[in-house]
Amino acid sequence: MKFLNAGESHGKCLIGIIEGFPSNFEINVEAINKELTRRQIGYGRGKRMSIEKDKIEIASGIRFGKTLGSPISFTIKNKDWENWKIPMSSENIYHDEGISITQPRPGHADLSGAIKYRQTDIRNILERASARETASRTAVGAFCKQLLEHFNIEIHSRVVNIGGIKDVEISEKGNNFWDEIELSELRVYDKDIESQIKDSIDKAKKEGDTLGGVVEISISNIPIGLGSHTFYDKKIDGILAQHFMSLQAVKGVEIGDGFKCADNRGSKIHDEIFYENNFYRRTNHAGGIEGGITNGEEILVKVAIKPIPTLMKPLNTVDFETKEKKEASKERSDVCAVPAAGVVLENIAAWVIADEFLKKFGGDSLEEIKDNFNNYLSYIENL
Ligand code: EPS
Repeated sequence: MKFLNAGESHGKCLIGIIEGFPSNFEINVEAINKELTRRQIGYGRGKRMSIEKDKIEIASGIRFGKTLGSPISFTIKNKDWENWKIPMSSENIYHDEGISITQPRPGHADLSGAIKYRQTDIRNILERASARETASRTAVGAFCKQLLEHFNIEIHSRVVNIGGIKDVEISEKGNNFWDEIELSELRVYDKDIESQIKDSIDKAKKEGDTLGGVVEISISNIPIGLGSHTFYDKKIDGILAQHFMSLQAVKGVEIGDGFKCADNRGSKIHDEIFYENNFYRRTNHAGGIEGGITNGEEILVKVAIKPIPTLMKPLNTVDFETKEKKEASKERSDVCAVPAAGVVLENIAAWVIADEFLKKFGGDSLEEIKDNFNNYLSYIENL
């Protein structure tokens, strides 16, 4: 599969195109919109989220509720466009030159982007660098989540820490674990920790500051054999890392015990192999991936998200035009978007896993993929 997306944060709309999505999948548009809503909520989000009510409008690739195998395309309207028609016009109309932004924010794409693309108005960079773009990536992933549901593959996320305040260690996830996470505005498990983090978000807001954190992505019921050891760009851990790193503000990706593995002996970090009707492990330090191939255990990936660079109490910068010392520009923004990042990462993961799944079991229709998948499962059962 391939996907493309387009759209500026304050432009008319966001656009997505998915090419190669197989036929005969029933698409639940409400479930896609639910993912978009999940992306918008979370304690610490800014005012833009009360303006937008993100919903997709399908333009092609689906007839009578089912995919056709032809490119799926959709738009998501930016309601805020009403307020930006002139400053974001695609036409060469008269506009006030004074609206240019010239004070690049440390940590943002502003400075490097403006130099690279030979721009004098930083808005020409920040509009596309904005995390608003992730609404369309979430929708693309939401289609893929529905594809994966047919094969019982589940993808979830939880917040591990925000601003250094850590949720409790989770050794065993109970039956209602993900429902509990879903009920938390911060996507954490422990209620006390949740209120501590809320206080710290309130404090950061008051002080004109922002907070980052760590999110964990869990992918379960995954078959053995997605990805490949045979070539560098087929290793599924590498592919997941690249896609996760492409999310705005991500600064680190850790598969399984990741950095901790480096401090331990081999005998402590490799997961011994057992057999009872099936191959399985009693530990999962590898995070479900060995040699670039899924090993059937839960895929666990932690992702580090830096604090958003737009500060209401701005850092120092240099004016792009005059080269004078100035305060960085202020744009309406979020204090903390870590829970939302988790939702986006789930959907990014859904894209990667669906794409790898189709490489292994691919067919033109749902029925053909099911046949291929069931064939493979019976091969494994009969080993
Ligand atoms: C976002 C939309 C943006 C920001 C945020 C995420 O809207 P606006 O810029 O109009 O307030 O709220 O974007 C950023 C943090 C960023 O750095 O651009 C969204 O839809 O997720």
